[in-house]
Amino acid sequence: MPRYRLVVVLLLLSLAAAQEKANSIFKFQEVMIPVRDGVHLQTVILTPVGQSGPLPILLRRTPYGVPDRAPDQISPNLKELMADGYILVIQNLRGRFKSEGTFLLSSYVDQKDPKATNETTDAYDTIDWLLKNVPDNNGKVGIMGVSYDGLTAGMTLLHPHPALKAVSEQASPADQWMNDDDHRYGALRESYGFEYAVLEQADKNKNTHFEFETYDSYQWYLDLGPVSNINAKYLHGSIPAWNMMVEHPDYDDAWKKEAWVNQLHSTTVPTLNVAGFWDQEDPWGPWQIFRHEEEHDPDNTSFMVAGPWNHGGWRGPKGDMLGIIPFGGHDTAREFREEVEAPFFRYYLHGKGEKPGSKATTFQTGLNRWRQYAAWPPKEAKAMNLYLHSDGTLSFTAPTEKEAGAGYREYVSDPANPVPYRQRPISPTYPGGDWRNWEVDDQRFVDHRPDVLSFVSAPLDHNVIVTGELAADLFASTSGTDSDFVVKLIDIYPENAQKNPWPEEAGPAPQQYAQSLNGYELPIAMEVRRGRYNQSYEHPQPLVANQPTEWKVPLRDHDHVFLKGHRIMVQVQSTWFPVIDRNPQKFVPSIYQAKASDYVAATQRVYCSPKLPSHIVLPVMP
Ligand code: PG9
Repeated sequence: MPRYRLVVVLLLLSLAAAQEKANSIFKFQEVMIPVRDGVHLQTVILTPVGQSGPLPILLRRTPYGVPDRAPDQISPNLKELMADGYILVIQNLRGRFKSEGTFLLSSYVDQKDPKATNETTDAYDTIDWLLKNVPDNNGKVGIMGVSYDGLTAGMTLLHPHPALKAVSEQASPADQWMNDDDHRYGALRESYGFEYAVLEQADKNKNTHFEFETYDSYQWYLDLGPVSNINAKYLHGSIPAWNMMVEHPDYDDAWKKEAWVNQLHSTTVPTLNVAGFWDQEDPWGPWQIFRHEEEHDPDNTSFMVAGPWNHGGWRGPKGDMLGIIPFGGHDTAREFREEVEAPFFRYYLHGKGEKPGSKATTFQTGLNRWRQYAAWPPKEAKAMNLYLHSDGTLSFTAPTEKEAGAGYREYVSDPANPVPYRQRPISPTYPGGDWRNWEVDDQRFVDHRPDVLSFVSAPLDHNVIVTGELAADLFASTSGTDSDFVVKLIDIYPENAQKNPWPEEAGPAPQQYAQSLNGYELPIAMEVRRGRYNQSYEHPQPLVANQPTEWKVPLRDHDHVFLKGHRIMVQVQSTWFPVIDRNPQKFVPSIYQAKASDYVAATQRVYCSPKLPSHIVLPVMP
């Protein structure tokens, strides 16, 4: 290169660097922090430029990678927090990117072994190092994060550093066999479990998206056949997290150790637990962490917040809609950050403002308003049974002998033609797309399948406010010896939904609001139970063919108002594919070793008689 050109290039580069410096609002520093076993963890420290006094440290620990430069603006989802001033620290977990050690994708914490390392000890050692090495910190540390980053935040509660003064786990899993990412009460989340394990364990230095040969991943999983083919044809045992899932089908010691929340029995540090009502990944964990903290919370410092969000939706710009469902003009995400999250950290890390006033704060959908509760679930809520009737109706009155008729409804569930969990074509889970909002998808797309039963109430003559923990109590049988039942509780919008209240102060209603919600079937709660685990999670048992059995299907915590004029619907089906793997419907010792010939069609019955009254239990507010 001629000399003068080199000079120009160098000049331009230094100008760009100077410009970047002038724009930077943070000083950027990357360090390798040593932890107790000599492993070094890649860590980025972002110190606000022009910091005038000591500031608290806000830590985030992630498997997804750290920034490689200072951002030139504050991320919109941290704006409300950063108004108070924090030194931001972001760290790659051991074994991810430049962090040394092995990434186990594990939440096992052995508190008895003084030499053990895990996410709890790595966080502890990191905090210790930061306090000693980051200039001008005020001696107080907070930790926060969503999902995996939320899990690492939550796990600090098991043995918190004394300087850790505030924790906000957001969508943290708590027990990966019982619920959240990998399973639902032992039923495998096939597409998620597989695609996530590949994402994080195929390559230490990146997030890997599995390359599907077909566009419609429903078709790909169906063509795959039995779950065992994932290792046989694609992974060949190379992904430890996937091996864990298929080698440990039942709730054995390996899973029990992973369930870190079972070691938590008190609020060790003030905690803001955050959950989304339509979180497609970790809707359950935060509620369990909160409940475990509530076992002993003498200073009243564990708090629960939940809103109308998908996975991490509270970090989105506004949170005014999910899919096409609007929330009455509320920017629920921004309002959460401004009015709940920022004040929480301000109080515990800056010593300013007021202690949070209520145990639980929720955004109550339907009436679309923030609610605050002194206890969760609120004491005023009374359990009411909503009964399934054999004529396909749903009502608060139990079935009688007179009306019972056949006393059941039936369908054939065929693993060769499973019910899709969302409308096909089903794009891959990662890098995102439709996956994020599928839990609010209009359920009309399966309404008239012969293998989906629908039960519908009359239009409500008053608002039904459902606040607390929901459950389904199903009496059902199968002609097979193993089976799944999926229960969905749905809010059916009236055909004249354009008359739905839209607050005047929120300006004109979004254009597609009125028409597109006419008759919309909005899922409020959905869950699956796998029959082999009806009696015991540890020791699966075959079902007795054609014998009615009680299926208890937990439907999690919610706060929703079924508005006057709406109808309530319950759908029951036995496949939910490929988010849940297919049950062969013939009992085999491990479904993950089932052969193609083990998958058989079965006749399913859902009973609706006085003796076998299938129902949903709703916590109804006065
Ligand atoms: N749901 C993801 C996850 C969290 C924790 C463990 C495994 C997966 C996530 O979004 O990070």
